[in-house]
Amino acid sequence: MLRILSVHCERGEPKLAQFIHRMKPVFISVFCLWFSLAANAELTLKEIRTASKDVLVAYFQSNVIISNEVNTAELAAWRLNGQPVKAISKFVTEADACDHHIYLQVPVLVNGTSYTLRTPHGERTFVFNEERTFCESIKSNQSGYSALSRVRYANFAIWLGDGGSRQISGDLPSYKVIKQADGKTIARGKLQSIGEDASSGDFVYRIDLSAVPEGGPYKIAVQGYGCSHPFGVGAEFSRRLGFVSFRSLYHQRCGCPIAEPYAWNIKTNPCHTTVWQVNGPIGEARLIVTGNEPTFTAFGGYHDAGDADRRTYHMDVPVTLMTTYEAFPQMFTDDQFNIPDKFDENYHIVGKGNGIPDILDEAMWGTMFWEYMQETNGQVHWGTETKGYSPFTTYEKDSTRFGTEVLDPRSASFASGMFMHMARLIKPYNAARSQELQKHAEAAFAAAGGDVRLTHKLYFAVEKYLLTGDEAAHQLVKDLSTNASGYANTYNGAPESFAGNGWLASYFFSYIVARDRPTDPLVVDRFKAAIRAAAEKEIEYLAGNAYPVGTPPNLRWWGSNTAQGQYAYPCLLQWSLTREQKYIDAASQLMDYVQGLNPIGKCYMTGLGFNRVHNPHDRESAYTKRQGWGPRPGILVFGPGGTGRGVSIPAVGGLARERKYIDNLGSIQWSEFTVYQSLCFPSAVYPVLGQGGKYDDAHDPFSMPQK
Ligand SMILES: [Ca+2]
Ligand SMILES: [Ca+2]
Repeated sequence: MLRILSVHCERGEPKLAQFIHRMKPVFISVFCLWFSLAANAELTLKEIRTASKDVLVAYFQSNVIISNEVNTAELAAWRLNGQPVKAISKFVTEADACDHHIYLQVPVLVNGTSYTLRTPHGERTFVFNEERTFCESIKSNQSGYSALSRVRYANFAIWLGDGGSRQISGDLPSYKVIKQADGKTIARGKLQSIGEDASSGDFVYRIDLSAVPEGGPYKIAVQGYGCSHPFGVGAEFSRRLGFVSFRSLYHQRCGCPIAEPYAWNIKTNPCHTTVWQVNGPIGEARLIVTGNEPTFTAFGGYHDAGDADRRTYHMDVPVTLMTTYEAFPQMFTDDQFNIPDKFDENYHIVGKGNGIPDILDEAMWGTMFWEYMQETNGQVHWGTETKGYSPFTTYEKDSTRFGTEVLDPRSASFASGMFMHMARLIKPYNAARSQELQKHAEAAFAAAGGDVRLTHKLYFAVEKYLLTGDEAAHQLVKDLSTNASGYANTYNGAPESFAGNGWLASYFFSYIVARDRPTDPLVVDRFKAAIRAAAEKEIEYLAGNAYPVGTPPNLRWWGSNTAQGQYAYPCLLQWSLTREQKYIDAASQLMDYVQGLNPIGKCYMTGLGFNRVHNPHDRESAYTKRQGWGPRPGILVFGPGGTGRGVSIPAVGGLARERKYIDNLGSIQWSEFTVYQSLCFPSAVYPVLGQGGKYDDAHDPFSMPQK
């Protein structure tokens, strides 16, 4: 088993090993939690919802996880206006701590009518109102649809848990979109049939929202069925989404205080600043640090995931931020995201507003760690690791020792282009830093030598030519340029590949938009063709599913069903180059998926949405939850697909891929995330969909009636 695991590690898929290592403590903690709460079990009938025109949902929340806690054994115990319901089915799933959706077959509901529902766990009188009664079958973006897109929609699909999927019987209903503040109707239409969808197992219908103007909050009311969660279009709704998503990187920073007024007081001092020089083998959670090794001080970079190692894969974060800045320079400004950007020499916060666009500050944070990790011979350590895992609390209280892993040519290879790119973009703001980074870049490129990857070689050559005008570098760009066509085959692959032969647009995009150096038109065309080919391919995948998941049937890696940011990226760049509407439409639709436009109607990004993720596998979220704040915001969990554990009725094993998900902290293939897989692309894409701008987080657009 261990040998198999180590093979996986060498191939750069070490998360499998984490699963094994984490099983034991999670079992113990879940058991203890259950034991302590069982004494105070509390089952609450939270809300009466609908799933169809003749299906009510008795929605219960419980603070314990017991699959059959809601008694559905006797139909006669469930009565609507005194009459027993005709059938019962259920969806039980872990949440905070457990949600029980009990589907009750009843006579067709009549709008405006008062009903009394009796259950074995209490009675409730309610009025069915299609503009106020929430209908679970409407799946919408619960944060903000982009105003840039001309294609906006919600999906409608009836799913009754272990009762399965259903088609609409009879005529397709009409719907209207109403403004919450004054109840006015903004748009109307009729549901359209999309058909049966293998990826979700749903019969899907579409609710067109393209006529809904910028603003909100709005609700969709489907005649005879019920209404959606509130939603907004553009404006503060999209800026909020961009803000929360971008700041997920700040929350994930290593060696940086995360504190008021920039965030909750998670840690007031830099964490993990001492690194032990172990130079140990690459592997997951098996690096032994005795404490007797030499040490050095380092800042920068990101915690990997729910654990705190830093790895070469993370270089895709600064690299993607820099490309996004070059594609959309007008959308990114200084003091845009309320992140600290002025520090003393030990990285205590001095303030913010350093005159540099915040997106470049974030890119610098991700880049500078690798300067510390570079030896004087130019080689770069693969990353830092430890044995086991940090405790579930703020990293300020983490005494775990992290040591260096070996010097690896892939690290120097990737870093050479990243350093040179940063040297070029920081030059207008800080010439001295630019020179330092250029030296780091040259040294890394030399150290990688013959082991440099073709991908990174082109990246380094592009950035070196654009920074220095060096003609040998330009010749290298021309010689290697045909290889960039590989982008269309690798843009949606597991992000570990970007440290190897997988192509990021960042490796050549700068050349397309270069202004200060002469460029070869033939080479520019080749690079543009690579972006276009990837964007076209993604548009095909998008059209292949009823929900905008954007994945072909055979694509699977951890987090691949919530990686729409990565899939949207070529479309976004293609739009930046051509302003052709279909590309921003595609990018926008893809980014709606994790905000709730998915079969489960779940917002997979913490801190946002109405149907939220409660249990991301994240150490510092354990701390913030204990403070009563909820999980750290902006974490996009790996989401549905693959396998895991947890309580669910029906069992997820038999469900379609987009329904295989339980919000269970121990199931890391669903509930964990990484900075380089999950946070990297959304943090860059959502601010663009929000058209840049600043968001004032003192004013939640959903809490204010807007005119
Ligand atoms: Ca680790
Ligand atoms: Ca700044």
